[in-house]
Amino acid sequence: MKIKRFVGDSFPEAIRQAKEQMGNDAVILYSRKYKEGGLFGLFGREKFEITVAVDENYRNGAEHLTIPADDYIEISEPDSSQFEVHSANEILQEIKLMKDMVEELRERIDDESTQDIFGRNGRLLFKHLVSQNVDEKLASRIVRTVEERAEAEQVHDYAHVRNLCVQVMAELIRKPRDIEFKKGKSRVVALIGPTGVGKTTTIAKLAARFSLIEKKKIGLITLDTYRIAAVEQLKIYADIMGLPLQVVYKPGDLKAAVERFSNRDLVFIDTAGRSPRNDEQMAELVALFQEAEPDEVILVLSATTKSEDLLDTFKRFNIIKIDKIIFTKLDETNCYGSILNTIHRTKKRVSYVTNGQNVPDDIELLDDIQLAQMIMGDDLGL
Ligand SMILES: Nc1nc2c(ncn2[C@@H]2O[C@H](COP(=O)(O)OP(=O)(O)OP(=O)(O)O)[C@@H](O)[C@H]2O)c(=O)[nH]1
Ligand SMILES: [Mg+2]
Repeated sequence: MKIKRFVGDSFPEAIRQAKEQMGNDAVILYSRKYKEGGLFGLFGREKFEITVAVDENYRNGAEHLTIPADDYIEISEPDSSQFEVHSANEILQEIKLMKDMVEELRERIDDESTQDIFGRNGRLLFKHLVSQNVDEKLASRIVRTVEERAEAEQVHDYAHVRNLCVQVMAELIRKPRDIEFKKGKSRVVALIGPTGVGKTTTIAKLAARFSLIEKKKIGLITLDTYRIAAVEQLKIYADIMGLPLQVVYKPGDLKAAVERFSNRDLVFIDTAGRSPRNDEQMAELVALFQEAEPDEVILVLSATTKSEDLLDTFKRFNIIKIDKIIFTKLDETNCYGSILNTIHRTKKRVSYVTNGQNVPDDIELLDDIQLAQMIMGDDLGL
């Protein structure tokens, strides 16, 4: 398509010029009258402008130039003396850009209005899940599944809808995993995670639980020799419980330490807290476990951390293959949605959860329904 602008002292004059240069097949896309020169639009000379295109496929919707010279159409437009002529390609690109924008807007509106399609109880449930920090997209998905499963008459019964929701969440959580023993073999379990989440305290709780209740022979290894207090912390627990503790000072000594405990049923390795953003510390951890690979690596995360940070931490620690997750400090928050978000996004299973500083009591292996109920919280649908 060829587009061109012609200006004359009258419309017939502009049309004559257009005919001469563009031929009889040209069509008028736009025409206007404006004033040139003068002051503030006064006293200027009248000018007549037409914009004309030649394109075989463009005859509909625009005037043909073979109209009688003085039978022009006048489109009154605000008098702007600036008028640009775009090439057909530019126009097409603009249209494409606008189409993309409309598409993007529609997707956004779709996302935001999903909750509008829920029934009253669905909306209440959605709001409640989001208030428990369940990610909006995930909450939407859960409520949609709940509404699909509810029989027509049950949709109005909030208690029923709520129970269905617990079921759906439990399915997403899946069965939590305990430490897995292989008959006649020593099981080596390492706890890794950011600083201060409760790795050492959790090892003390687990060691007590397995030695006192399950009568397993336990060995403890600590790699956390950065701080004297860290070794002492575990040593105190080891002494109280009468469990052997080995302190590994050099990376090369871990393998020998694990072998020395090969007659133990369960060996826990405590590691120094690491900042997942410190690449050097992460590389060191990878090197340690290459030499003596644990049977299980458990990532310890605090339930008080927000979802995005939990996911980021998981991704960074996952250069070491993480088998399951222990969530700590459940007693420090009332919103457990971040646990669901993390499990859903990482596809890992929960193992234990801890809910206080007391060794050995404040640790539990909840099942999927209990976890789902906990995430659901006290929701009365009000
Ligand atoms: N409220 C609460 N506090 C906890 C829980 N677990 C651990 N803590 C406390 O969190 C603090 C840090 O615990 P540690 O076991 O030393 O944490 P860590 O991950 O070993 O720390 P680093 O070795 O320094 O990385 C201590 O004061 C613990 O008592 C829990 O479930 N609830
Ligand atoms: Mg520690």
